[in-house]
Amino acid sequence: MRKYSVFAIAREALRHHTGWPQQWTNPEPQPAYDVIIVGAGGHGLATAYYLAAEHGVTNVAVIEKGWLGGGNTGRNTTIVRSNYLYDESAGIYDHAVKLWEGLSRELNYNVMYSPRGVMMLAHNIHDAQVFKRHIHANRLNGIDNEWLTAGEAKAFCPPLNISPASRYPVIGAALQRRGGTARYDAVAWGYARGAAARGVHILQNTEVTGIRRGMNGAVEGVETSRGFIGASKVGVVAAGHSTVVMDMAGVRMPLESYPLQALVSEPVKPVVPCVVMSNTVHAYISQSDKGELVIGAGTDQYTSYSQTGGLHILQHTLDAIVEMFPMFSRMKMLRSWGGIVDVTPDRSPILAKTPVKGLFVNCGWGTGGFKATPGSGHVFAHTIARDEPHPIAAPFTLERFRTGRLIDEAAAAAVAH
Ligand code: FAD
Ligand code: PYC
Repeated sequence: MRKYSVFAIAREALRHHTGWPQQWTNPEPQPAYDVIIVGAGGHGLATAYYLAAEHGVTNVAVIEKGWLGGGNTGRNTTIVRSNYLYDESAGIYDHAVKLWEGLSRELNYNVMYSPRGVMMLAHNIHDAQVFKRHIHANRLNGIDNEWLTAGEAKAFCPPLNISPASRYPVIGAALQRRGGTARYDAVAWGYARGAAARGVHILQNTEVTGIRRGMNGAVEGVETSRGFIGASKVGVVAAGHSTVVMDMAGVRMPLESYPLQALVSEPVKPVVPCVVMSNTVHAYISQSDKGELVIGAGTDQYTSYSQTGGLHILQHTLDAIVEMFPMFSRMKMLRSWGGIVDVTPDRSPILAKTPVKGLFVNCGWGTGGFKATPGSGHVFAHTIARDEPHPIAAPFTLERFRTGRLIDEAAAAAVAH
C-alpha cells in the first residue's frame, strides 16, 4: 500500500479546500531565462559576460548550434584596429581597442592582444588621398594613425618589397601603432569562462530553429533542436546567419552573406613584425605566435552559406602576397578555410533593438567584426539590460536603412567585397 506523509496529506487538504498556495494549483509559466543569446561566437559570449559582470543579469543562456567559437570567431585573421572614417565608427571600434588593452587582466585569461601595428599600403595617388583623409579623421577623434613614406614603411616591415618596378608599387602607408592582433580562441574561451563563472549557461550543439512570440507580439523564447526554452529577452548574435534567425521572428534584415577565406603557411622564425594590409591588391598578412604566416583574402563575389569559397580567390591572394613579399614565393601553405560573413549595404554593423519587443540584434560586422568583439559585447549588453541603446551603439540602428542615415565604411573595411 502506498504511504503518504503527514505533511503531504495536510498539503493536499489545504490545496483542495483553499486553493493555496497558488503554485501548487495554478502554476504560472515562468520564462526559464531572463536573456537568451543566440550564437556563442566572441560577440555573443562577450555580451553574456558583460550582462553578468556589469549589469548583474546572470540568468542568461547562450545557445550555440555548433561549438563555442567555431564560427567566424575561430576562422578570422584577428586584425585589431580602429582606423575607420566616421565618428560613429571611431566610437565603437576605439571603444573596443581600449577594452582589448585591458582584456587579459579583466578576464584573467591571456587573450594575447599584441599591438604590433597595422600598416595599410597605398599603391597609387588615390589610395594615398583616401588614407590621408582617414588619418586626419582619426586624429580628430583622438585615434592614432600616421602617414609613412615607402622607405619608412619598409623600415617598419623589412621584408616588404617597395621596388618602383613592381606591378603595384608601394608609395606610402598609413600606420596605426595601437592596432595589431589577438588570439581568436582565447577571446572566446576567456569570455565563456568569465560568463560561466557568473552563472551563465552555455548550451552547445543546440540549434535555434524558431523564435516564439506571444499574443502581444513580444518574444517568449526560442524553439531549439532540444525543445522550447523560454526567455523574456532574446539577443541574436549569429553572424553569417542573422537573416535566417531574424526571419524566425518575422524581421527582414538588410544583409547578404558571403564566404571569406584565409590560409596559413608552414611555421617559420619571426619575419613579419606587424600587420600589413593592401586594399588595392586584396591581401593582408601577419605572423602568428606559432610562426605561421596568416594570410587573408577578399570575399567571394557571390552570396553563399558555404564555409569554403573559390580556389581562384586564394590563388589571387597568393599572387598579391608574393608581389608584396617576393621572399615568400617558395613557402608552403599549410591549410585554408572559410567563414560566412554578413554584410550590410554601408559595411557598418547593426547593434540594436528591433520592432519586436524583447528582441535585439547584433550583426552585419561583415569582414571586420573580430576587432570589435569586446566593444560590441559591452555596448550590446547595456542595450539588452536597459532596454535602450548604449550611446556608442545608438547610431547602428536598423532604421538607418530606411532613413538613409548610413555610416559608409566600405573604404575602411579593408577587404574587397
Ligand atoms: P561568430 O563567431 O560567427 O558567431 C556566431 C555563432 O552563431 C556561430 O558560432 C554560429 O554557429 C552560431 N549560430 C548561427 N546560427 C545559429 C542558430 N540558428 N542557432 C544557434 N547558433 C547559431 N574581423 C576582424 O576584425 N579582423 C580580421 O582580421 C578578420 N578576418 C576575417 C577573416 C576571415 C576568413 C573571416 C571569415 C572573418 C574575418 N573577420 C575579421 C570577421 C570576424 O571574424 C567576424 O566579424 C566576427 O568574428 C563575428 O563574430 P561573432 O561572434 O558575431 O560571430
Ligand atoms: O577588418 O581589418 C579587418 C580585416 C582584415 C581582414 C579581414 N578583416
